[in-house]
Amino acid sequence: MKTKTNRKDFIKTSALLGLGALTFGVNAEPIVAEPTAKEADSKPTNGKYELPALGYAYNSLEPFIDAQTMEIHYSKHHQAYINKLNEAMDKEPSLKNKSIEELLLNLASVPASVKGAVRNHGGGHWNHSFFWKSLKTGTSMGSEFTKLATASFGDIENFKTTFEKVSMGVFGSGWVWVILQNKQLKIVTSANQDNPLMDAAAVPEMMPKVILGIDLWEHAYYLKHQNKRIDYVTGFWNVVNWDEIEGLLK
Ligand code: MN3
Repeated sequence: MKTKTNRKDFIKTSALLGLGALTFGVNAEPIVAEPTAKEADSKPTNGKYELPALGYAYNSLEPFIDAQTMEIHYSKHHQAYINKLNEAMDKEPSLKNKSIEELLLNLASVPASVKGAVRNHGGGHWNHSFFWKSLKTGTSMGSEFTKLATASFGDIENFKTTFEKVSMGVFGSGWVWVILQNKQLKIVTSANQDNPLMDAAAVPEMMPKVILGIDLWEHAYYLKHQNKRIDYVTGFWNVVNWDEIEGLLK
C-alpha cells in the first residue's frame, strides 16, 4: 500500500473501517477500504498476530525501567497475550484477517466464543504494542502536547500531578491513558487490559485518540520498584517518547 500514514491516521482509519463492520458475519462484510501501512502491521499474518519489533535494547530505559523487566514484559508477557489471542481466534476463522483495532473498536459485535479472548488478550496485544512505542529516553515534551495539556489542565505541573494521582488510585491491575477527545486532553483509566478503543466505534463523535498510556500491572515495575508504584510513575516522565506523542497530535 502506498498510503502515507502514521498512527493517528491509522486509528482514525480503523475507526472508519469499524463503522462498516458493526456486524461481523457472512452477510455483513465490512466496507472495503485501503488499509494504512500501520493497520496492515496490526493485522494477522497467515491468520496469526505477531509480536512487533521492540525497536530498542532492553536496557535502553535504565535506570527508570530495568532491562530484566523489559525483557520479561516484552518477550514473555506480551508474547503470551499474542499466543492466547491466536489460540482463541482459531475458533473464528471469519475474523482471521481483522486488524486488532477493528476488533476492539467493535467489541460488542465480536462473537461470544472469542469476545473474552479479544478483550483480554487482544487488548493486551494492542496496549503493549502502543506502550513500547511510547518509550524512549532523552526526548522533551513538544509544543503541541504542551499547548493541549496547558489548555486542558491549566499547566504542565498540574497535568503531571493529576496523572500521577490517578495512577496511584488504580486498584488492582490496569492502565492510565491520556486521550484526546473533542480537542481536550483527558486522563482515563481502564481495568485489566481494557483500553479506550473498546467499542468506541459506536459513538463516532466521541472517538478518542489514544496519546499516552502507562502499564500499572505489577509485572511492569515490581522487580525494580516492588511496592513503590510512585517511583515507577514519577520515573515514567523520563522515558516518555515525546517525539512519538507529538507525532500523534500532528
Ligand atoms: Mn504489561
